[in-house]
Amino acid sequence: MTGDTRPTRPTKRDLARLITGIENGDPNALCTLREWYGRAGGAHIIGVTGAPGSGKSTLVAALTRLARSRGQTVAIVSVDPSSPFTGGAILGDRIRMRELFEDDGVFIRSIANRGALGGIARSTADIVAALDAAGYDLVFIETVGAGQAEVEVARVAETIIVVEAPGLGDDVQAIKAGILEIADILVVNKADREGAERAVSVLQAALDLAAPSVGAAGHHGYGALHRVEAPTAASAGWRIPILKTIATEGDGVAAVLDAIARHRQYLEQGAGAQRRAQRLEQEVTIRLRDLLLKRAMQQIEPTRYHALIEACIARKLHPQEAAQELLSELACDDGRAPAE
Ligand SMILES: Nc1nc2c(ncn2[C@@H]2O[C@H](COP(=O)(O)OP(=O)(O)OP(=O)(O)O)[C@@H](O)[C@H]2O)c(=O)[nH]1
Ligand SMILES: [Mg+2]
Repeated sequence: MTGDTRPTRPTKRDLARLITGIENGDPNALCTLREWYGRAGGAHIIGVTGAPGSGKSTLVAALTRLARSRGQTVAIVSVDPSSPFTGGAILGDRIRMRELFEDDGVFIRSIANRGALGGIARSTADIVAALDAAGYDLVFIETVGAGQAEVEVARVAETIIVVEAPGLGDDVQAIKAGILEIADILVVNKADREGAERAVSVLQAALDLAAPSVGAAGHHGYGALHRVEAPTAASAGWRIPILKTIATEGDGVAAVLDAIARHRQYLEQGAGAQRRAQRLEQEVTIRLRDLLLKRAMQQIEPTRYHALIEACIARKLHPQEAAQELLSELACDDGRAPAE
């Protein structure tokens, strides 16, 4: 938190430049990031996801205002082209955001959700590490909870808030999109609208149904080569709160900020170390996969590659066989197909 030994905060302009470098894969930026990496780890990284228009940006802005009044500094990363943070919003929302842009203790950055699955999660992880190292107390990552890419981005966070709103359709959107399982805190925003109570009870029922696994510290870890051990019952002791807010009015926002702080305490009591280990293991695995693929693609002759694809199109070859043929032609291959 504040008052620690981290060095003076870099200027917003330096940070903005570094982040652009990270986004572009600039080697200098990666060099700086490596130098800064040891200073990261003090911030609380909070993912905010949920259906389009559920009020994520408005909620993040309200949480930021409140955190500022409590003396905390805040960085916001918005992986969302239509966010009011980026200007694609109605005037009233933009005015509400303006004071945040002018505050020295708030850094706001939007990043476009483009590129391959995993790519955006990787650059988000790097950007968040830079903001963490820069000394911000809270780092919010806003993503639209619409698909796998967004879920991967949200997993960069230590605490994940899923925002729901009544009136976006008959079903509770988070359940439909399958993002409920990554939530640490559930928010039913737009509580001024009809149907908020119903949304709360639908979410509660969904949580009760999923009770044994939802909220377990292990749900953030997946896909790694060597799995870190499953969480113990003691580490799975977080009860997911369902909180109602009217983000535009600031109603209920204090309870959300308090729940965020409580979740951090819970993580610090043990579950966090395991979650962090799982997240980093997954990150290393994903980066290794990308590097291996890059190296392979450098070695493979494009004509050979396209010939194999053509063979697949003609159904003379199964894609798995094509991949195995390519693998067997690589210099580093020892002749054995990898275990699946
Ligand atoms: N009535 C009501 N409107 C709200 C509330 N919170 C946000 N809104 C409005 O809902 C609209 C969408 O809010 P945003 O904060 O942009 O929602 P979002 O989830 O970030 O939207 P995307 O990033 O586009 O997915 C805006 O016009 C807000 O002013 C609320 O509590 N009650
Ligand atoms: Mg938004």
